[in-house]
Amino acid sequence: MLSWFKKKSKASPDDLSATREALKQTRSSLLSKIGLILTGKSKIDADVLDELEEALITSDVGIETTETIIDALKHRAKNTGFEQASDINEWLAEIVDQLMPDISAPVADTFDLSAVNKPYVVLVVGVNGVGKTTTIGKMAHQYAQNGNKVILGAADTFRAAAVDQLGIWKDRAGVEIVSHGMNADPAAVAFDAVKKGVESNADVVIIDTAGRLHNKVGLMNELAKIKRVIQKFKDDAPDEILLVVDATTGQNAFEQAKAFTQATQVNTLAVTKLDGTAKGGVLIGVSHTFNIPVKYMGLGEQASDLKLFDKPAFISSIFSA
Ligand SMILES: Nc1nc2c(ncn2[C@@H]2O[C@H](COP(=O)(O)OP(=O)(O)O)[C@@H](O)[C@H]2O)c(=O)[nH]1
Ligand SMILES: [Mg+2]
Repeated sequence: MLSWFKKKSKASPDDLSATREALKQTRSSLLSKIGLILTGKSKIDADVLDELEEALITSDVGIETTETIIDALKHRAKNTGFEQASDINEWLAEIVDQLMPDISAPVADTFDLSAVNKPYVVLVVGVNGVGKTTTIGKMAHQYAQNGNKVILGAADTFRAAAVDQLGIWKDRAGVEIVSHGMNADPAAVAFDAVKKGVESNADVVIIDTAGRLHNKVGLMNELAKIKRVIQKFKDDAPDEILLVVDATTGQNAFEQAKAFTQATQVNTLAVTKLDGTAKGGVLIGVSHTFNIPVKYMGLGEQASDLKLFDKPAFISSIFSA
């Protein structure tokens, strides 16, 4: 089952099994729904399609993506019988594989930055509590382990705890930080972080933000200002605008993605807290609906629990029993 995905996957056997383990609730919930629908059936008829549609929607795949999947399945299943439920899982896996966008250059798809323009600047956005600071800490750790010089920018100046929390990760990862404390101007922090990155020949600068959504215009202006000031040092910065969403919030993640993609040019996605939730379908839906390639999965609270997204590993973890 899904041997094709195993061949395509670049994930190490350890990462594959960690991904599979973290996604077990999503997998068992989705596969048991599909299994029940297909029990005693041998053809994909209108009833089966309706029930599959409901199963995908209740698995947080999102309405637009579910419709795209059901249309593709209808097309594929026309006049074709199936022998067992796992045939349908395999079809679903192939359909999902095609509808999720891939990262394309110049955005880096690994922690190896040898092929990109330095410093590689990453602006991290998303609402409070989704896991931005934790994700940045894990990224810093893994970038540093890959031999990169890392500078963090503490531009979430709204809460004192955010600055302290980033400082703890900085110590753990052995990287540098630019911080002006609480209530400082976020754009000034971002400016100094990128300036330091350029002057000290850093490989990567990662900027944390507050991402308050209470006011869309305010958010848009703040992110635009950060962009404007850092472009004084690097024309095309930020290279990456990473949107972080929390899988456990289900449909809210779609609302957040809508607001942030309207406010700024998001070009990568991190989906956190995939461990211990059955809502892993969020990752498929948000990525497809807003056309944002997934770069990271958060599978826990340790530095090593941030995995570079490997589509075949993810898909086979969800669709194969
Ligand atoms: N289980 C789990 N917890 C996570 C993950 N990522 C972040 N968290 C937790 O989520 C909470 C909020 O994270 P934080 O980084 O402060 O969110 P921020 O407000 O967006 O910066 C913290 O308790 C983190 O430890 C993850 O992938 N898995
Ligand atoms: Mg934070």
